[in-house]
Amino acid sequence: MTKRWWRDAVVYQIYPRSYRDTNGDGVGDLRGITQSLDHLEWLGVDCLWLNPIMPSPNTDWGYDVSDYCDVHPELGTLDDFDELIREADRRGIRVLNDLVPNHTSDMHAWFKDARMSKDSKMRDRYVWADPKPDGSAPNNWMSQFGGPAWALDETTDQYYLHLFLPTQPDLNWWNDDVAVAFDEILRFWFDRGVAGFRLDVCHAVVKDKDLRDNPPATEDDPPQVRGRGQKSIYDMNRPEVHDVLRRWRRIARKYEPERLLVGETYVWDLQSLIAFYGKRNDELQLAMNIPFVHSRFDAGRLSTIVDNMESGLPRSGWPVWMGSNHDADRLATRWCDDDERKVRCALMMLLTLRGTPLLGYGDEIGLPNVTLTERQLRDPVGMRFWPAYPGRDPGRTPMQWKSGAGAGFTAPDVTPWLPFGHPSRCNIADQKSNPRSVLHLTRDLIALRREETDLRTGTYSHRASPDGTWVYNRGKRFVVALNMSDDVAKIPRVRGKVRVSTERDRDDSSFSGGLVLEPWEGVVVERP
Ligand code: TEU
Ligand code: CA
Repeated sequence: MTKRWWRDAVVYQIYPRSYRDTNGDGVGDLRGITQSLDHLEWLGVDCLWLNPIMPSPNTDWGYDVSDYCDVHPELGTLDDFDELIREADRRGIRVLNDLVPNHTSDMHAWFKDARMSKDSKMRDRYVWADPKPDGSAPNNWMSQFGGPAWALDETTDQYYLHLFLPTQPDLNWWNDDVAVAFDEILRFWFDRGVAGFRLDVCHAVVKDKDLRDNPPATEDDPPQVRGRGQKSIYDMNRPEVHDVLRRWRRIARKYEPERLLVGETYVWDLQSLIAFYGKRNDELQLAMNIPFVHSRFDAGRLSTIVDNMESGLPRSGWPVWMGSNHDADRLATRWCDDDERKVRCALMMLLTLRGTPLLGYGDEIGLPNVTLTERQLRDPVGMRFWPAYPGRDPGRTPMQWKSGAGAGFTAPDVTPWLPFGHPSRCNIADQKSNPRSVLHLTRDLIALRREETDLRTGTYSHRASPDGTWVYNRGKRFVVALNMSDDVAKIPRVRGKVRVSTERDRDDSSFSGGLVLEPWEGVVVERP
């Protein structure tokens, strides 16, 4: 086992409610994940990231935690979790939990106590402020989910802060009791055998002590910031957040093997992102690259993000790349317009870049987003912004294991918590029996990555190539050439043997005198 195992790993995200239901209530559960480990081992992934499994009133589907040291009864029990860890371990698969340190549920015992009176011992664990003289909110901060970030609590006539829903009060990370309580929460799960955490909103846990107003957005801001009308200077990404991350890393380092901290670092500029690795490699081991996920599937844009990361990140750091997640929808639709050629190309890119690939459940079969009606929505964000934005449910629908009623996700007569797409068009079983399927491509790329050190840790260097294509060397022996355009592309000065091609028709064939790629075709070439 290598010390920094995550550099060699392929991580696979599971949204537990949507993976596999074993007790016929239409909701995926931990036992369902345990029962799926054979598939995951066959696929070759090394590590699972589970979205929150803790007890929660589910106003934000697990991201509103009411008890950090237990399992949501709908998903199972702590015993089920221990069994999952044991069974995964037997197959060499590690498990990451999702930790939500920015806020709790308003049903968490701390908040219930805190809101009772200004003298509550728990009061200062949250962010409270008096109304302005005219009764309005203490400052101009906005909720990520729309509207002001402040809710007036009538009992004590003070506002509390919520960067997300009013049912998700923000914790006050200036309060040492909060920090100490989270140290224990980290240890609770590390001791149980989790390999680490994906840290929710980890760039934002600390807020400006003086609660200063955010300044207005300016023209040079990315569209997401301009859309909100203000720069998140004071409510997010404060310098003190780095103290918190260093504190957690110190705890992670006490374990053998060291526990992994993967941050949801929702920042748009590279310098802020890189800062989360720590000045002395003492913060996150992996920081998610948000501009990459939200980019168009465009050779120029994506390669620029990767090139900048490659040149900016110190040697001690390591990138992580993803195209799908439970907030951003599935790559098959968002990046690839449900065009299978593009999906194959995207998977080849993710699995051959230098860095840890993070696949969303269903990416291995190119599972598309599912179009929902308003009545089918469960995500509070979709319910609020429908129809302008359907929210995040389209990428959170159940895994499609096979065709037919229940899709292998649940019993045939059960209605799943979110609807299926078209299981007969896209499912694991059918693709498993077809060696040319997307599923086999994913598996073969993962296997090649395991086999070839160059494809894991070899250097990345971007080669000059025609517009709309992206060609890079990995180590000394490999070239990856992706044609991300609708035109046939000629790539000069490449020769060797194709190890894997997206359409599989060129596998193991040798060529010299330049490479011609069909639209959206990609190849991994071993040089002579
Ligand atoms: O997301 C943080 C976040 O800022 C984005 O998800 C974004 O604002 C949102 O998706 C826009 O629709 C994390 C979790 O990944 C997300 O699922 C939670 O809802 C959120 O935190 C609150 O815990
Ligand atoms: Ca269930």
